[in-house]
Amino acid sequence: MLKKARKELRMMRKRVYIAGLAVVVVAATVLLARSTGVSANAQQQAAATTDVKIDNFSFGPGTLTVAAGTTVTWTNRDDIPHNVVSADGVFKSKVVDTDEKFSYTFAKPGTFPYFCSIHPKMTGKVVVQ
Ligand SMILES: [Cu+2]
Repeated sequence: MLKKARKELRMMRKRVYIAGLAVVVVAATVLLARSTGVSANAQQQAAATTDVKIDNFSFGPGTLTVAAGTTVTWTNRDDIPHNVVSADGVFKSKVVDTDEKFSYTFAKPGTFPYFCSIHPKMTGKVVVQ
């Protein structure tokens, strides 16, 4: 009776040990995958980000040419709010206040005209190759 109980206890310990080992292996795999994923992502962003400055009621550069997959970031350096609205409804920012940013990633090639709907005379264009 006692012997059987001891044997069960030993088997239980073994099971707990295996379960613990599995948790460690899974955690290590997740951490490794996450760290390599983040660094690859950061490198890609650093290589493929382009900025448009909004200042004095204009977008600069007015026409920006980028490769497909590029993230374009508009930064409002003007002292009044603007927004960035695609003429074809592809993207639309909220109101971008002074020193705020709006980003959009252009996945596919094409020409993307945009404007500020608060001041519709403000226009720009992103050409994606
Ligand atoms: Cu504006």
